This record gives sequence, C-alpha cells and structure tokens, in this order.
Amino acid sequence: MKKIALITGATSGIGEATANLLAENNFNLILTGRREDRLSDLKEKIQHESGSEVLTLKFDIRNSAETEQAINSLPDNWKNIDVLINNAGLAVGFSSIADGATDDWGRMIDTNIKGLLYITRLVSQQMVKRGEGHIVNISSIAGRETYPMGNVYCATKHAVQSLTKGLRLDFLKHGLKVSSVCPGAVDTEFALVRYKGNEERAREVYKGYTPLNAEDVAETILFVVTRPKHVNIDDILVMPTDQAYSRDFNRNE
Ligand code: NDP
Ligand code: 8X3
Repeated sequence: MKKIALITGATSGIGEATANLLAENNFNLILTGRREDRLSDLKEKIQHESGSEVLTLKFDIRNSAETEQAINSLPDNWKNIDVLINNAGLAVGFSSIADGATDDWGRMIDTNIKGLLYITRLVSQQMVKRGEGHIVNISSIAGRETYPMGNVYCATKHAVQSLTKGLRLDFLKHGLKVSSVCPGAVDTEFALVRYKGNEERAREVYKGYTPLNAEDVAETILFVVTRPKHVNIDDILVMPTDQAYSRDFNRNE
C-alpha cells in the first residue's frame, strides 16, 4: 500500500519538486498552497505521469482556522498521513532591523513558525494515536548561521531548528520520526518573493556560482523519508559545492 505524504507549499520550488519525486516513488500526495491553479495543474500532471493519487488543499497556512478546516475536510481514507513535509515558507525583505518593515517580519514569523506549528499540531494528533509517522521540517543554512540583513528570516529558521528538536523529544515516546532538512541556496521562486517581484534583483542572488536546484533538495528529502523504521535522520545540511557557509559567494549583498 502506498504511503501518504502531505507537502505544504507544493505550488513551486522545493515543494513541487518533492511532490513529483515522491509520486515517482510510491507515495500518494496531499498538496497544499494558496495558488489553486498551480495545485490543479500539478495534480493533473502527477496523476497522468505516475500511478499516484493526489488530493489538493488550498489554504493560507498563516490562518489557523483555515488550516484546521482544510485538515478536517480530509476524507477518511486520506486522514492517516504518514509523512508531513513542512516546506511552505519564505523570506521577505533584506535589511537591517532599523530599516525593517514590520509587515515583512509578520509574514515570515506567521508563515515559517506559526504556520508550521498550526499544521504540525493537527497532523501529529493522528500520528500519535497510530504510534507512527514522520515530520520533516524544511529549515535552512539560515537556521544554523545568521547573515547580515537576514536577521528575522534567519531567526525564523533557527526557530524551526529548535522546534524540530522539541518535536523529536516530545514524540520520542510515541515512535514518531522527526527530521530537519537544511538547504543552502536553491534556485526557486524564493528570491523573487524575498525581493517582492523584482526579477533583476532576484536573478543577482544566483549569479557567479552554481546553486542547488529544487530537485537536489527533493532527492535529499526522498532519502530522509525512505530510511528503515529504526533510522531517523535528525538534521541534514545540503549545500551547493560553491557555498561553504551562509554568505561566501558573490551575491552582491
Ligand atoms: P518558493 O517560493 O519557490 O516556494 C514556497 C512555497 O511556499 C510556495 O509553494 C508557496 O505557495 C508556499 N507558501 C508561502 N507562503 C504560504 C502561505 N502563507 N500559505 C501556504 N503556502 C505558502 O520557495 P522554495 O521552494 O525555495 O522554499 C521552500 C522552503 O525552503 C521554504 O521554507 C524556504 O524557507 C526553504 N529554503 C529555501 C532555500 C532557497 O534558497 N530557495 C534555501 C533553504 C531553505 P503559495 O504561494 O501558492 O501559497
Ligand atoms: C534560504 C537560503 O541563504 O538565502 O533559506 O537564507 S538563504
């Protein structure tokens, strides 16, 4: 029988690549995000290309009530989620705290920390009841190091690292697995979102070195979720060969 994986933020980048790869590797998928058209297109593509079944849920993960309604709406045969991949997340802005925009901070904190908590609380309840399940948090090199002007984004990813450890400790006695995947720079829509649609600025982020692509991270996630029952990958750092710490390439920053 195929396992069920729920991937948040499956409408682009790492989430989308992970959806495609898990579908090729015998997972049925629950895919979430706010952009409904992209969710429908991805569902159609995956169902056409692989034998996997896909269910989509459109909601804003910052909204606790919407998140709860979406998870409660799952039909009985989709309720037992085996793997939760907490991938939805973003950086917004790039500035010192003195120049920071409080709305930008709110978007990052509400998505990367509070959204992750809302869905993890709901999905972990049935995992605890069953005594099995795997929670994978997509963290970042920014969860291990802090770089200039990255203050609040880095703080949210440090929080994800801390929550990963907290979940691991809480769920040890329930037999759940908990993992953190920390990528370095990945060429996705991440920079476009951070620079609020400024394509030229976003392109500069990936100039002068070879970043990871979303499929590289998806392969790491596949490895993490396909280890034997007795093996838990607690925390894994996957970096571009050209990047040895958070800011050692020329990003004009
Ligand atoms: P993308 O911008 O390509 O994808 C982000 C995904 O998050 C989208 O599917 C988006 O869906 C979803 N998302 C954002 N906000 C919300 C929200 N409020 N509610 C629901 N879904 C939301 O970026 P990446 O693929 O790069 O990012 C994925 C994760 O990887 C993030 O957590 C990011 O912090 C992390 N990461 C990225 C790195 C990089 O260099 N790219 C490096 C290290 C970590 P939609 O807009 O449809 O809601
Ligand atoms: C995203 C990678 O280095 O831009 O988490 O923070 S970085």
